[in-house]
Amino acid sequence: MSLVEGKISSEELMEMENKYGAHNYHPLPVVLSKGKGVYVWDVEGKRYYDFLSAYSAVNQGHSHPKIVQAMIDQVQTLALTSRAFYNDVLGLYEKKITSFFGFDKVLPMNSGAEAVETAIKLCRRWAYEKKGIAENVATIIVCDGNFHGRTTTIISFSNDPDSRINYGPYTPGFVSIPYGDASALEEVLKNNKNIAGFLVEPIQGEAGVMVPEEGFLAKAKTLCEQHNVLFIADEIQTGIARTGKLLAVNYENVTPDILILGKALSGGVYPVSAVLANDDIMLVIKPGQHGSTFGGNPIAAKVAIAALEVVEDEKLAENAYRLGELFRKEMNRIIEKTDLLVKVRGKGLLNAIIVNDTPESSTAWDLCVKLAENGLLAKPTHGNIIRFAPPLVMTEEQLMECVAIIEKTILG
Ligand code: IF1
Repeated sequence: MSLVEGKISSEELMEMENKYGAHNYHPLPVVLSKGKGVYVWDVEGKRYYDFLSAYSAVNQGHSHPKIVQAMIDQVQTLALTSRAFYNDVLGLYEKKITSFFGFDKVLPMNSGAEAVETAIKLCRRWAYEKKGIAENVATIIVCDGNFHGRTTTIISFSNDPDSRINYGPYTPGFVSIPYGDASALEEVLKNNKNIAGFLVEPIQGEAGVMVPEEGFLAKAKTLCEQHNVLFIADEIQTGIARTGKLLAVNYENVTPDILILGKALSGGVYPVSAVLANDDIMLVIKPGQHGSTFGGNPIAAKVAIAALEVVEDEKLAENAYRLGELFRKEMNRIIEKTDLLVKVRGKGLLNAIIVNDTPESSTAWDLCVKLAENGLLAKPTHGNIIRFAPPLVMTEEQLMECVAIIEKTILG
């Protein structure tokens, strides 16, 4: 029997992953085999609302026909050239994404972590060649509770023990401030002449959807300008309409010096990430000084163009904004009726509810298992926080059905 044709049960498939795969994840016990729009189906044919959206990578919904078609057309024509040659799609994509976000240039990569690495390298090189910082002492300010990916350099400035412990020796050159604390930022900027950049998530995803105090991002950007320091926004999770604006920094009219995108830039079908900046910064990297075999390949370029067109055509930012307001209103209504939940927070369709129990308790996990039984998939983070991030193509009617599932699960 061919492995791909055989009908294998969920139990057997989970056993296989457990036996042959590294144990670097702890998935909910559900085995998915199909996705369409806001729905996914498991091996047994049960349908669920997807409230994780592959950590915001499928903002456009599962297998969006336009994005899938773009990918199929391109893979049948030309899939990969490397950047040793030009290809006939990359320039079109570069023109599209730079005008879409208002930057002179883009540097294409694949994963989010690679794009963050690229931004760090770009910032350091700018610091030495433009700002005039002495050799090897450029420092980047980051925030406590950050999540920017899994490379050795990135985990060097994480303070999440799981991400960091026993992966040393760590990359130096980073200092951390409390998230959302503009005076702490100012203090470091004033006292350290070697600061090259400030790397920040406009909303911290992994930390549990932490929304900074209003005005923090604008204040931070002004402080960076005053000290000739690059403001680097990691919008890998918050960008591409997730928070109800095209970018989360749009809420405070902030234009980052370096913008990092990933996840939904892929339309959920193929890894695509990007670093955007203007010429005075981007052109410090010259031929041979950075790159990637797959970065900017024709499939990625075509897919990303389609992914951005869908966001625009289907007004996903507006939809996320409207449904987000409704979702938090409905969650607050449910919170009034129960002691099980503390609060809801978020922007657009990036939200979290805080469960009234310790991070060590299994309450949030058990709730997610019950939500799955009732047809909605979400995942706890930090023990007692449940992130709710459905695809942005959701309708109001579908959202209200989801609210009913959540209400029934929590109150029932
Ligand atoms: C995992 C969280 C989400 C990110 C930001 C860079 C990256 C990410 C702001 C790296 C990735 C992920 C990866 C995933 C879990 C996840 C996550 F729970 F950790 F916080 F989305 F909510 N910057 N986020 O959120 O991008 O290299 O993965 O493409 O298990 O690591 P990547």
